[in-house]
Amino acid sequence: MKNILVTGGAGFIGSAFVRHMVANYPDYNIVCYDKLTYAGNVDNLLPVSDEENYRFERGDIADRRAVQHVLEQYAIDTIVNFAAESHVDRSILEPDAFIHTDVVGAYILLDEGRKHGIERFCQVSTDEVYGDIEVGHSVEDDRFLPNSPYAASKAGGELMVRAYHVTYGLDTVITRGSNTYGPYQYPEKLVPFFTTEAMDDRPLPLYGDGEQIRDWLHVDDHARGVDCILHFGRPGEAYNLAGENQRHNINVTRRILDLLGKPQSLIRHVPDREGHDRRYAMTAEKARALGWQRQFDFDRGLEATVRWYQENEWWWRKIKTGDYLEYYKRQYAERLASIR
Ligand code: NAD
Ligand code: TDX
Repeated sequence: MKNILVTGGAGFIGSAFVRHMVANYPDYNIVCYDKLTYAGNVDNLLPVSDEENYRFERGDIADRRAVQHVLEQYAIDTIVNFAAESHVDRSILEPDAFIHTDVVGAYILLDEGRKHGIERFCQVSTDEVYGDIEVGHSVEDDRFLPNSPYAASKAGGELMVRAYHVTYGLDTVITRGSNTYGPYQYPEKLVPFFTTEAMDDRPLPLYGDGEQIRDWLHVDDHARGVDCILHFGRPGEAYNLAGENQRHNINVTRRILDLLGKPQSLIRHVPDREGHDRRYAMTAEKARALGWQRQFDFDRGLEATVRWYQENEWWWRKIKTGDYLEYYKRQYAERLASIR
């Protein structure tokens, strides 16, 4: 590995991975390739923008010509694909972009990567491909039962990765991460959305009874997990990157309010997300066997994260304007009005 293309590297987890790789592998050239959709943000990459082993190129992973060009320009030998439409609620409102990027985009990257003779393709996937896990834990060979257009599109991307490995012998690995939290997360996801709303004393729209369970993983642990699988994963294999730290949404919400010194009365139980999965849970034994170890304890990680949003209003205030407010209205106005 020498010249690594990190797609979606201007997003939440991709930028943590870029920052990690640039700092820890001075011999690698890290090229971030990102379309800069609403979720892409070059501010996330400011800490590395002047580093010699880092470059940024704007482009769409589903644009074959542009992908060919960037692979040639930088003699890319490794692709790590973080690029995706990533928000479940948006996939329910408008699935189109999810098929474009998470399915077609993944295919174009695989196809061009193969034609350019890359050495390894790492696909960043999610626990949502397993669907709702009522009891027990998902292991890597479990079947896929995705329930949202987002989860189905991620499952589609993964299946194409498998096909390229089996059919063409492309060296591939897949990571399946659990719910990730930390600095620089777009404020539509639970933790940054509720943190920044509560800071402004606004209502927190908790879906349904709030008893759904998610398994939380710190973004820096997620980035180190992808690094580990990229280097040590076996060709054709998938690896769960699980937080192994299950929490009810209501408890995460209460904790955020406590950390901010805000009243629990900000919580509003609004009509549920359509097709809402009650629980995700995975084991991380397979990734652990390769040497991956989480470093963050959730309680300390969540506290540090909430403090980060308190100390970095410059980062999120400018996001919560324009299109963001349009999305907020579409997603929440009726839900909040219905319980008044
Ligand atoms: P994000 O939405 O913060 O970032 C996605 C990035 O991809 C953005 O920078 C965006 O501009 C870019 N992008 C979107 N479409 C593109 C396209 N067509 N071409 C090039 N770039 C494009 O997402 P995230 O939360 O950082 O998630 C990163 C990856 O990790 C995704 O593949 C997601 O499915 C997966 N994942 C996320 C979580 C989570 O909890 N956030 C958990 C498990 C797995
Ligand atoms: O306003 C909200 N109210 C609410 O109750 C929001 C935004 C979320 N929720 C609930 C829904 C989920 O049960 O909180 C939980 C977490 O929601 P999200 O932050 O939207 O994440 P989730 O749907 O669990 O998906 C996430 O984890 C898996 C990421 O967004 C995906 O990209 C990843 O693959």
